[in-house]
Amino acid sequence: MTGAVTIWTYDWVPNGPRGHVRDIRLRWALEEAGLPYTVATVPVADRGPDHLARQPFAQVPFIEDDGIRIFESGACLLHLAEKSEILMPRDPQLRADTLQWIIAALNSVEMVTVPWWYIRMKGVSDNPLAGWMRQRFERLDAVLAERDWLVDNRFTAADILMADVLRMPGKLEQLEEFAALKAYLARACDRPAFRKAVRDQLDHFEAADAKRKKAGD
Ligand SMILES: N[C@@H](CCC(=O)N[C@@H](CS)C(=O)NCC(=O)O)C(=O)O
Repeated sequence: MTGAVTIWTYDWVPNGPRGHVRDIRLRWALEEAGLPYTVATVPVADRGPDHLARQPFAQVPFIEDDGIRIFESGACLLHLAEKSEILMPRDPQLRADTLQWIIAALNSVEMVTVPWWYIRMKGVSDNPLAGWMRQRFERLDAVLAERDWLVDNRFTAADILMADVLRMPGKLEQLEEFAALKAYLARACDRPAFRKAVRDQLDHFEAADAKRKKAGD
């Protein structure tokens, strides 16, 4: 039996990213699995050598589990998924299916959605990645029209990653014509573990606001 996993996130972020900071993926996984965890912080305003030693791109999240340190939300999620059959089926084919969909979420969907989102934030009206992103959604929509979840029609860590990747495009109304994707995202976000993870992240940053306000008084 090992101790609780520690998830690192920022000590504070502005309102925009709240609820979307990627520690949510790890909170969500541990909530689904019913495993204990604590949350620790690094200063967002001063990403010094200690932070870089943990995450060379000066980002979050990263975790520590019984002396093992890992960065990249996908790698952290894979590590956590090994801890519970709820997150990662033990059957070899279903395990392979879970791995493939986790990598697909990162490397076939998020690798388009994040640059699309950055370009959109720059105010470019004719986003050059829109068609590529749409192709990905069309294919994923066809898959999810046939089943509720990506692997074996049961919830796994792959759904945590895929649903979280789809949240921002969903918020920005890019899923409107993809009924199966919209329903999938709503289904995932309706899970008690997701709701708790979001609430806890929002509370974390609200507590940071209160602390900053007090310090400024
Ligand atoms: N590929 C990384 C991306 C991490 C990432 O983008 N983290 C954001 C917070 S959700 C961050 O730290 N952004 C600040 C920055 O990139 O400087 C992962 O999945 O862990």
